[in-house]
Amino acid sequence: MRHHVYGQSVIHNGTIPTICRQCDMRCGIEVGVESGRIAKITGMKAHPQNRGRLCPKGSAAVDTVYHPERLLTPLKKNRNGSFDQIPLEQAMEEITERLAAIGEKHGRRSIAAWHGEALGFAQQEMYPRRFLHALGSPNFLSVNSLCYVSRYIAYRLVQGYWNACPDFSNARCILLWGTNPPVSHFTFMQPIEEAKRRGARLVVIDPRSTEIARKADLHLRPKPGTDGALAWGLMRRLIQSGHYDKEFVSRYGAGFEAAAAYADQFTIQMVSAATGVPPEKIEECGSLIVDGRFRTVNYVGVSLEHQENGVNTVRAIACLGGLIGAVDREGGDPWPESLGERALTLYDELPLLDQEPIGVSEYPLLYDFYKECNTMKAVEAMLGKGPYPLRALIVCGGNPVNTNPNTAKVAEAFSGLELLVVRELFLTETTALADYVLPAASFIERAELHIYAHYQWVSMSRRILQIPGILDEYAFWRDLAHGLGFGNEYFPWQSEEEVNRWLLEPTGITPQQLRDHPEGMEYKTVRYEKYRKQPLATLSGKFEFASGYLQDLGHPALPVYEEPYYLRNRSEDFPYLLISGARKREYLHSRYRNIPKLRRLHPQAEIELNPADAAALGVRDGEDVRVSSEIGSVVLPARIVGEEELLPGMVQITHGWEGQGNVNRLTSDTITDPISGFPLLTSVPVRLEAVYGGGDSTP
Ligand SMILES: Nc1nc2c(c(=O)[nH]1)N[C@H]1C(S)=C(S)[C@@H](COP(=O)(O)OP(=O)(O)OC[C@H]3O[C@@H](n4cnc5c(=O)[nH]c(N)nc54)[C@H](O)[C@@H]3O)O[C@H]1N2
Ligand SMILES: Nc1nc2c(c(=O)[nH]1)N[C@H]1C(S)=C(S)[C@@H](COP(=O)(O)OP(=O)(O)OC[C@H]3O[C@@H](n4cnc5c(=O)[nH]c(N)nc54)[C@H](O)[C@@H]3O)O[C@H]1N2
Ligand code: SF4
Ligand SMILES: [Mo]
Repeated sequence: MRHHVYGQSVIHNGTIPTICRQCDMRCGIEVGVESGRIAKITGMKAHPQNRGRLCPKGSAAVDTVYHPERLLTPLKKNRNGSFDQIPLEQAMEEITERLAAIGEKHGRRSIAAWHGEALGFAQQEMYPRRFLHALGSPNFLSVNSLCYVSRYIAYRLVQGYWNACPDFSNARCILLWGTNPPVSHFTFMQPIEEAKRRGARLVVIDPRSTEIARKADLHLRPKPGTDGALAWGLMRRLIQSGHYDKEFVSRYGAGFEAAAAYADQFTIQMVSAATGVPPEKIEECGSLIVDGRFRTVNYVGVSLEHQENGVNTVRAIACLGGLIGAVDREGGDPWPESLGERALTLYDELPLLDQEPIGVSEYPLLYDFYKECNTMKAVEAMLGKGPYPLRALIVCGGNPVNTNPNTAKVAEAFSGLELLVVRELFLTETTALADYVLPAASFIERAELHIYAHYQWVSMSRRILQIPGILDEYAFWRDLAHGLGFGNEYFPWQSEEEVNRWLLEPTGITPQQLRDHPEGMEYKTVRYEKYRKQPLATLSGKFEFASGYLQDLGHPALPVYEEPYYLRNRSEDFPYLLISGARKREYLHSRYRNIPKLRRLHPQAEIELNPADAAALGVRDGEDVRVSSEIGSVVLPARIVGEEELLPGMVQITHGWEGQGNVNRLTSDTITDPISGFPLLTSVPVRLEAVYGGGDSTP
């Protein structure tokens, strides 16, 4: 790939250790600089997260940073709908003026920001949260409306913390629900392999036969969306045999009796009928858990929250974790302690609850627990169907016109805004609708703190490159805040490096220490079973099998199992079941299709289907299939997978492809989890038709 080299590296020749923040793994990397230009990226051996390894996208960061199509100049949409290049100062001035005018006209809460996955879930996200509250708008929107916060809510309700820090290395049994770490979290693999070598048993629960499922001692293939029934069946098995953590449950549990009574109906036969998993496999899973109890990891992936029964499914799995002794145990799911850094957000100082954050009345938990406005509701508000209109939006590090469900509706909503600003590295389907596109700084051009709750570890990344005319995220929000008159009070720091110093001050760790230890440092030794000395961080301080808080909101107190949408609404018109979003190594959502060496590995969007279904449709490998849902329709070439990979009647499309290839033209924004508002992105009922010959068919 031909590189356009620009910007000045902080050194001329040598190697700079830092952190890759292209995805949330945040691997330690060594950036090799030659003649002022980044030449090579390799893994940092001393970093506990990746221990020297990299995924294919890690080294490809060089190709992103110097990509010939990278945006280097602000763009402004003209009357003809095309873009003109304008100077950065002019862009910032005009955006500031237009925000002020929209705030005057519609009220400041009509202004929102939307954060994507590319900027992460920590420091970069706190800048727009701070900015909006200082401005007077509570409307922070983000990818968190469809990634991880349902799991977070579920685990917070049950045990007070999300179990995102599985201690694979010390586990005797590892339960993985709907996750394929060799592809999505490759840094999990080293500790999982180590545990397996020491005799730990691996159980994978996934309707597809995946790379991790093929390494498992036991692979259960429930029908999508039925994991809740399986979790209740396993709870029943443990309760009835008396093989559960009785001391934990009796001392620290609340609502156990009600849960045990409810579990009673989940006999092996009933669970087998609900999930399609053979009874002997459920029995074997129960035995492996009993053998591994007190040292069992119980980890849940994203696909379970992409169902409309997601929160309760994950709550049921969390309850199972309490019975097997996973809570805050070595070899289980430790409860991470925080670094104690300062908070950038203003939720205590300027809560703005009187301003009615969008979605708060429908999904109060999303806001209560995570201060997150629901993006599906926000799209409606942009279309004039909310409690009040949203009129201006600033998007950073995301491509929602591709990645949110029902993209046609997202595009319509974004097109009708009075102001859409998008900060990006490249032109995307979202920038196409913008009034202003601002070139953004990549992770190589930012300096931020990275906290790894797993190891209670903190690292600080370095700004390696400075490209003239490009503001990093902090500087962007700082300059807007100053333009709007509240910069001195709320954005007083000159640079992100100054922010880092301020954030770290109460921790006793200095930026200099972190510069001296680029791999980072442990901030607190990991301790276990802390619930013996301090209450769990739930509302009652107990491990909550039943939630009074949910009951008060009109939901069942127990994490009851409800059949997934497609089973409750069986339709002759949509007889196949679409799973979307199985990750591919080469891509992150809509990113990296423009990197030739990654694109070659996976050149096009496709629909994966079982050989029997392909035969019934009369479709051969590579031939086009029309896929239709209640929402829309796309045409994609078929990729016929091995007989074992997908169950008959089930198809898979990975998200992130543009236009016709985009599975989010099929997904629904209105079939949502009643507790979190998360949309149904997987288990979508669809119809398939061969485009040439073949014709319609049912499985
Ligand atoms: N159907 C279906 N849809 C899904 C999913 C699914 O499983 N199925 N998964 C969902 C999940 S879990 C997630 S997290 C979302 C992700 O959805 P998004 O948050 O929209 O993520 P990306 O598509 O990766 O978009 C990131 C954008 O940020 C830009 N970018 C990259 N680096 C930077 C940077 O440093 N600064 C700035 N300002 N911009 C940058 C990239 O060029 C890219 O256009 O997708 C969701 N959508
Ligand atoms: N290479 C790469 N890595 C990524 C990403 C990426 O886009 N590319 N995205 C990152 C992000 S933001 C996220 S959120 C994570 C997601 O990563 P994970 O949470 O690990 O999820 P996946 O690896 O996509 O695996 C989801 C699996 O769930 C299965 N599944 C679908 N429906 C069900 C169901 O109802 N029950 C069960 N038990 N299984 C089901 C699917 O078959 C699939 O194999 O990956 C992260 N890592
Ligand atoms: S997994 Fe890959 S892209 Fe993600 S942080 Fe690590 S090297 Fe970077
Ligand atoms: Mo995600």
